[in-house]
Amino acid sequence: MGNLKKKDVEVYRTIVDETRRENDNLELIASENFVSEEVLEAQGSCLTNKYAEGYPGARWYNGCHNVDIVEEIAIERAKNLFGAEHVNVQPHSGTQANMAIYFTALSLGDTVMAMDLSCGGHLSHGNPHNFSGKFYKIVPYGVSHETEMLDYDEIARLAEAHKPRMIIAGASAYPRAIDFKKFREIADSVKAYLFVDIAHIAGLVAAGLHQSPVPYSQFVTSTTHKTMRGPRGGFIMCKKEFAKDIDIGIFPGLQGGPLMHIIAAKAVCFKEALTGEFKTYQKQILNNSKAFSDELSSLGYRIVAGGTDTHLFLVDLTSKNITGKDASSVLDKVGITVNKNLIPFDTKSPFVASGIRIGTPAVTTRGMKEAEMRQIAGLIDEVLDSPNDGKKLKAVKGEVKKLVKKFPLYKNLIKRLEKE
Ligand code: DSN
Repeated sequence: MGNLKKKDVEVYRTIVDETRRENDNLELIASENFVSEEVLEAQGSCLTNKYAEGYPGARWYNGCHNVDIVEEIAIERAKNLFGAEHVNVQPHSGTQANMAIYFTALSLGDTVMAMDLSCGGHLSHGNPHNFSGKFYKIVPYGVSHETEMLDYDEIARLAEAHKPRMIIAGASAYPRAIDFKKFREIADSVKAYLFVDIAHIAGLVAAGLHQSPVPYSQFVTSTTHKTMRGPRGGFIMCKKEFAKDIDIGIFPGLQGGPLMHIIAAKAVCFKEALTGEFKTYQKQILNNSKAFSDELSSLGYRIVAGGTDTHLFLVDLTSKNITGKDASSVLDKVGITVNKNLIPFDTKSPFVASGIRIGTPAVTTRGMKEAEMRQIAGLIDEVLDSPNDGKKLKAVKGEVKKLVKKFPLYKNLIKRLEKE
């Protein structure tokens, strides 16, 4: 980034500082990850210059030969990876991908069933301030009081009572496996569309470590940046019969020119995800998540839903007398990054929350394994046990520094930045 350093040192500095922050902290936000340098290169390329409204072979502008090729590569790789009949790689984000499904499948005011945000759902699954909550009649479903897991009988009962036009499955903070086949049966029983948002678990699905919703649903959306470890963006998979409508729904329905540099980076991400190394990585994410939550449990923390089947889990801090907000703030001070999170049936507001959400994709990318997860669990416990003990926090911060040093991130990039 020598040119940037010379011409725009302010922006250059923030990029250097962020590279260091990512290297120097333990990143446990479940939706974040570290892309490969190859993804960074594709994303930082001149493909950002090209307008390509339309689709490969049918663009509104000329000069699209190269970007046509890259978009076709991205589509073919995603189809292979997930066994999808049709793929659209143009959505700028997961929410825009979701929006295209609502606009394609529904009429304004239709009834939609989706997981409640407080039980792990996503904003675009019906939050009243989101377009989804404003344009559609949302019937939320949650989790069982006893198990904190999805109660398929209750979901079936709600479907029967409300006759939704579409049922959405998928979540942002649900730690257990989701039975998409069961959702299909429920949707069929009331003749509803099934739409599954796998933004969080897409990497696990691609690696065959979580049931795939692709055979069971009319529509599947995802992001490419969470467990998929690609650039920030979205994509859609659907059955052939909806292909044309979904494509029109994205362009010209919701977006203008696609971000061709991001689509190139998505293609790189899909290639990486087709490798055996990616499967091993996903398996390690799961092993790490289990070891981490087991260790916190044995240290006396209540793990929501009794554990995890995925890359993430939720810790209920109620018995520890600290809120999610305060816990995430004090952990931040020692270089451990998590987010506060509502737990099912939380009595606190989302701004305070009784829990934290922990995810293992990013630390697993650094090469950390079960032993490190147990070590980090111990460090978290030390901090949350004495959040006001400055000496203790300093000592833990030192431990974090030592640990991250053993698992360097963007080693070459940092070396190059240091030389400039
Ligand atoms: N913000 C993402 C998450 O953290 O889960 C969802 O979009």
